[in-house]
Amino acid sequence: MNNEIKEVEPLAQPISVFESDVTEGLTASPKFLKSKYFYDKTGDKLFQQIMELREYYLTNCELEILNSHKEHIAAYFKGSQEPFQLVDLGAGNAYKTKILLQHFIKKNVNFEYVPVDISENAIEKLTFDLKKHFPKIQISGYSKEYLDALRLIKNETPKLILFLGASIGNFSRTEAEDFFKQISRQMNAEDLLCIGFDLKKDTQIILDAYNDARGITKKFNLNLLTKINREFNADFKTDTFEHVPSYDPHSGEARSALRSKFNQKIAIQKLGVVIELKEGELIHTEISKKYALSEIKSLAENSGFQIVENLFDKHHYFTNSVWRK
Ligand code: AVI
Repeated sequence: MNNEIKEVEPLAQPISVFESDVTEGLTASPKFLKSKYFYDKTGDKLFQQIMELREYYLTNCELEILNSHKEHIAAYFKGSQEPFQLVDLGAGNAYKTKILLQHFIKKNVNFEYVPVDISENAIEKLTFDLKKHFPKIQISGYSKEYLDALRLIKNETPKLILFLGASIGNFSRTEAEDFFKQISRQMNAEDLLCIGFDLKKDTQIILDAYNDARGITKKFNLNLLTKINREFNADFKTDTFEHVPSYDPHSGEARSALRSKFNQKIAIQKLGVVIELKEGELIHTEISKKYALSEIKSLAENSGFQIVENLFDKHHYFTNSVWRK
């Protein structure tokens, strides 16, 4: 299959981070692509659909936690004279945060909403949408990298920083620790950090969440190849790959990969490379780590935090862990 000799032009210009990441990942052994590249326009839409899937329990668990603890969360800064800032890292369309926003507004909680998202479009849309539905809301959004935004956000008022959606599961242990250490440097003693962690649980429940019956997660995974075709003039044929989810209950790592159905060669013109895939060879695309409570505790402590409390859904599938410095 696809075994004709392929030729590509040598590279003429300096390359972007995405280009060098793709070259590095696809010429490595085993091959990999970084999951942060899932999120183009199609990837964003597919991820929205994933969040609504019956099998993808994570969203409903976190919604349940925020709903059942919203009064408790509103009380964190009750005594504070000045408005506290609700900083939302990776706000997107604030699907889950809206539970808190609605409640805080209804109860006249004195706060300012500070959504942070790398997408300018997402921040503009969210600001417009929220002002329309909650005309009284105080909102100042940042379309920046999380840590850059935290450096700019005013430091005189207390902050509740949200990092929802189990996004931390897509970080390696070292990346997670490093990320929280850097966040800690931008926090004061009275500030709180609330992180969504997906917890270790029955293997089949986790496998189903990453292998839904409608095949949306498969499309989400394959879209990475379509994106590389479009941006780098490559010739991946998505129907020559299978979506391969796996879960290791010891490490808690749910992994997604794409498996080549045949021996094949792929020319990536803009990167000046031809990659060779053997039948059955995997391209690793994502790790979604599931945590034990003891691992959350050691992650908090190693990054300079202590756990204030862990909030749970009724099945204890998920936790929103609240930390302070
Ligand atoms: C964004 N992130 C937390 C999701 C997860 O569960 O790892 C991305 C995802 N990948 C497949 N389904 C959802």
